[in-house]
Amino acid sequence: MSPDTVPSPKKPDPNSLAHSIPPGFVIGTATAAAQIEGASTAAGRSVWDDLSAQPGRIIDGSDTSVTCDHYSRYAEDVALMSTLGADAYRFSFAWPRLQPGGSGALDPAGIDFYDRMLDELAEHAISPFATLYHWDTPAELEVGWLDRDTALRFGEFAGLVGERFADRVDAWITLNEPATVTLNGYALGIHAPGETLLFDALPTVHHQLLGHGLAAQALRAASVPGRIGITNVHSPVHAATDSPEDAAMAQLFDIVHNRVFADPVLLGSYPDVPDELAPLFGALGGADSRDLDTICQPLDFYGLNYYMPTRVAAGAGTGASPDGTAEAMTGLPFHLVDIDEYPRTGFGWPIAPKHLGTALAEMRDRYGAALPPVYITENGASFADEVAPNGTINDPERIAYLDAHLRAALDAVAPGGAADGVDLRGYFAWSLLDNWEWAAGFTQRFGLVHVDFDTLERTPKASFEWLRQVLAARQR
Ligand code: IFM
Repeated sequence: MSPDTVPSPKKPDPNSLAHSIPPGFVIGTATAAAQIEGASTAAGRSVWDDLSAQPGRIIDGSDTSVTCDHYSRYAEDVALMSTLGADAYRFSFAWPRLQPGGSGALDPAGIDFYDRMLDELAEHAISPFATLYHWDTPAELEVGWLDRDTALRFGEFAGLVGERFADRVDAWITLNEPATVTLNGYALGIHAPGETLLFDALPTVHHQLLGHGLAAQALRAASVPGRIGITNVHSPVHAATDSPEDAAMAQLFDIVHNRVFADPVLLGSYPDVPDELAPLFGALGGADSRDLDTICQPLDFYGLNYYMPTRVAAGAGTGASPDGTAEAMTGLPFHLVDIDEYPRTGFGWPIAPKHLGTALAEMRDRYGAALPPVYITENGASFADEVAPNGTINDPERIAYLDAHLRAALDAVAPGGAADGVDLRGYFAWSLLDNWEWAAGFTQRFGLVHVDFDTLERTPKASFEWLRQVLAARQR
């Protein structure tokens, strides 16, 4: 072999992974309305419709108007899931499509769309996991989650959707990644609604979590038979060095990224904050204990999204964040440090499957018996996939990524594993389709299925065929 010949990575054996998957373990794909549906302003507008209309907000100048046109092509997309052999599909109900303006009765056209999509899933025996909020706040709700009233609006919305679709949804996820909404949307200004409030964004934590609690109550009041949970994104956090300064900032980041969203939901209290950091959390200090009772609802499952670990150092740095550059980052007392020892995804995120096991172990160690059964509700990677002249898309990195992460999760929860004791019930690959990746527009492809954003043609990638083989070879 000549020195410049790069050996192609060996494709992980689908049969070997299939044999590690326990019977009954749910495997599916995940998407979100604003990222795939298009027809986004057919009823009401969302804060993302408004943000993407502002010049300079989205890296490639794209917007939410068409994305993957799933609104028209949902039947083709469900057929793809069926070919894949997926057990379940995690999608989100678009709040502004179902309830334009965020108040009042549900819109008949919105109901009709989700009815038809759910019919299609039922016809293919694919279990629906529905997220009620995946970031598309109705634009009319002015300051959004800074306002306590948005939590009340969201609770009402959940009740209406619960009543209307009660018999059709197997699992309900109230919120998706409230951490990303607070950090990217309100603290750093990368995501909608584009606020740069840094620690003054903390009221959005409380209001989103209150919205979660009210939504869970409303779903129970609607007697939905489906299970009820929430999805948080977790990132194990490490200090860049052994210095006390870096350790303190790593602890701070762990609190604002992980604990402040999981502790109230599972334990009914905000995490203890060291005295020297307490002034930063003033905005949470006055939280009403009755709200915490509402937030801490009994849950049937906990959704965990995992993408990467985080390394933190003290002191202001550049504006680099995992989701793009944010000038506001430079106003923080810490910065994120590149983790160079791992290969990276197209987004530059470290590929560190073992840390998925760490994230699960942290959940067990922190929450013990308060942790309900867990689903990994998102995990996946973007790569610069290329369409070969014969029209095929070979994405060996994504195959290796999915294989390594699913194995890491299963190994971690196995007897004697790092997260032994966690009741892990399933895994959802992010994502079914290449889609609209928020501020990164169409520049990051996460799909098992390639989408040509000019023609909207779908082409399953090699990773789709590989996962199809894994699913087909499972023990039932
Ligand atoms: O695309 C997003 C998704 O909407 C939420 N979790 C992370 C994904 C990749 O950035």
